[in-house]
Amino acid sequence: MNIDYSSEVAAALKAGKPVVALESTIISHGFPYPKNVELAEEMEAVIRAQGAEPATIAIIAGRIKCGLSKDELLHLAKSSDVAKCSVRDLPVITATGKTGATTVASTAFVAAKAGIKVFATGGIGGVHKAEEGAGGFDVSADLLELSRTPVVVVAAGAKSILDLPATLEVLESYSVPVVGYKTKDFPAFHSRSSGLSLPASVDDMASLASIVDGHFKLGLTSGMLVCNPVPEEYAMSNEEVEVLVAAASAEAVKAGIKGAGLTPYILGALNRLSDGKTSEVNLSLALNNGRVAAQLAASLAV
Ligand code: PSU
Ligand code: MN
Repeated sequence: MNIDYSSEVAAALKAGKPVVALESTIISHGFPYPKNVELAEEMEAVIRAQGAEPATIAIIAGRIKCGLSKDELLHLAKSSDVAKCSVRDLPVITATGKTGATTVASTAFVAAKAGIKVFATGGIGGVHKAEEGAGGFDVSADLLELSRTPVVVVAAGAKSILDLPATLEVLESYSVPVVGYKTKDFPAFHSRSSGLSLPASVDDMASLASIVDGHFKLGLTSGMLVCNPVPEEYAMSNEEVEVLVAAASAEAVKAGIKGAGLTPYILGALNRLSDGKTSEVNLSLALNNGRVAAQLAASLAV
């Protein structure tokens, strides 16, 4: 696979320096402009502050990029002509010379090819709620990719717009280790706990690094999900999120939104209905994940 590396990422990989992959759908579809520029730049800064190199992944004019220039970041943040690009979209976007922002699935796919083991995001995609009127059957390709791509994703769990018990079940079926970092519960993105217990948890970085090292030494070909809850001071209560999510989901159903457009639509609605509060929470948890991912990358044996 042809990947265009930025000179910084190329140098870091060559020197064996810790590198953390970052997705770009969170920039193009996850936050409104100009909050998304702040997110992209601060994400890179927190990772550098830990002595690691950030590698934001995207498709720019048909080229797979690992490490973006400031102009490329700004383009993703501002343009309305950026496709949300999961793994199955890669051949179309690259062959047609289009620009696409990578999801968790496609970012992990490219990161693994680049030899990057650790990846920070906000929240992963999962199993959508399938009850009557909720948009119908929809399972994110993020889960399938985690089952077959050896990259460790640090996330604040998955959003309560999803069916969280079903999401955890699918991760179990797909043999993806799910480890809580300083939590025993599966975090629900805006709030610190979904009330669901995790199969494993650690309280310090050395223990986490040893599990990740063990995963790779076993030769497992799956990824791993590290669950890092939103910082206490930004966390929302489950009740507050529930009310917002119900209103945002009802809007999505009314507007007939389905498939790849659903998550971005609901994120936008939540931001609007909460007067920007959910985006502040999203920013804080993403930066917290960037910090932990950088510390993890620096703690790994290889
Ligand atoms: N969750 C968020 N913000 C996001 C996404 C998820 O809080 O921006 C994006 C990620 O890129 C994730 C994708 O990989 O949505 C999942 O989309 P889908 O459910 O269509 O696979
Ligand atoms: Mn989907």
